[in-house]
Amino acid sequence: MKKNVLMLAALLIVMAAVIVGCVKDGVDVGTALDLEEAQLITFGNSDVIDGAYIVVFKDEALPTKRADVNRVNYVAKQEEMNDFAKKIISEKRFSERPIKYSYVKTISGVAMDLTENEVEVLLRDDRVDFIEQDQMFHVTMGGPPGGGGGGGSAAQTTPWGITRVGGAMDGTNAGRAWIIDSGIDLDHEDLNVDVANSRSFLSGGQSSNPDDQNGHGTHVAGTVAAIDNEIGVIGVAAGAPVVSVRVLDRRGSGSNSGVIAGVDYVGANASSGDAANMSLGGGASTALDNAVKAAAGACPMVLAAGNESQHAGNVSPARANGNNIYTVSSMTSSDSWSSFSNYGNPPVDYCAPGSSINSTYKSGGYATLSGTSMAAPHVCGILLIGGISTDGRVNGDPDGNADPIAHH
Ligand SMILES: [Ca+2]
Ligand SMILES: [Ca+2]
Ligand SMILES: [Ca+2]
Repeated sequence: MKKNVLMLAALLIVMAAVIVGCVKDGVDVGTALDLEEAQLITFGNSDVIDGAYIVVFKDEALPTKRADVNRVNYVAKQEEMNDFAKKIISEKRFSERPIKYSYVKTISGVAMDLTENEVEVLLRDDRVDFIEQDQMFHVTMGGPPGGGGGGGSAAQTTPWGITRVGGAMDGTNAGRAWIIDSGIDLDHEDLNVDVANSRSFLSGGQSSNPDDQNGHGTHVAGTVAAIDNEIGVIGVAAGAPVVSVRVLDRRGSGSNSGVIAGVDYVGANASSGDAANMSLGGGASTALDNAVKAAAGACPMVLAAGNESQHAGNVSPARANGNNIYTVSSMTSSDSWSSFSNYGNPPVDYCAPGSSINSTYKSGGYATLSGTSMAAPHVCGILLIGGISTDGRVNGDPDGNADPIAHH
């Protein structure tokens, strides 16, 4: 009974959280959906980026199909998408403007600034599938860093979470972990960073360097794969290569359009045996959900459930659900629910250690942090080593359906 009430409440929250408007001939017709016209997805929250949009095209309207995109032709296909968008801008007699991102592998679309009138014009174009307002995304961390940031090497210790999920295991022959986050400390002594494949997707004059200026991404990377040596910590898949896909800035924030650019890059470049981790979140986003679902065709996608003590179905990418997609809730060292963790099955698949997790940090340091951000990379490490199994269930899961605890 309690579960049903919770589920109903969660459904209502989901319905309230996403304000789906349809603009037709300048008249806002509210939530009435017109299937003949492209849909405009807007949000009523403070994280919206004014005037910035993600325009998603119908795949069949394009000269190149997503299925034909691979790591070799990826950049060339992005240029084709860029040209396609520029052609539409010219056709519609819009003023020239930069195409901020081109998406070709996981969704077909671009990010650019538009006026409200221009949005209306594009919604009437048959080639447009939908248009979504851009919004800010953030790291999913439970609180400020604790015991954090100290540099210097100490004798290697095994963090409690690594032991709890059945690690550490030898990851030196494992695939790569794509860390879609604030970057990774590229020269950290305790990480094996694949610098050649690392990229930054930050825009607006921010650094194009994939190095981590926040610390969060480096922490996530260390839980997945810190090296088994004499120093620091050790990860679940110790020594596996980690790739920085930098989409969040020094404050731990970034645009959804930039996050999707990172997901698209991973979708085009990941190989079988790899895994990707997304310890970040924001409002519900159809564009991001679709990109994550498509990227899961390239490698497993591991998603933090989020830290708002709410149903994970309210937030993206956590709510993306499907084969090869793993949404992870958080627990303490006594197998008890972390009070901050989002819940709800689906989309949550596993619970993993997320409270008081020691790992690598920016500038060669180490830090103890809490959040579903810290839980997800335990599952990412397990997936790099092989199949995932479970060991018991978490105590105190607020949705009444105790999540299984992830284990090698
Ligand atoms: Ca180490
Ligand atoms: Ca799921
Ligand atoms: Ca649950």
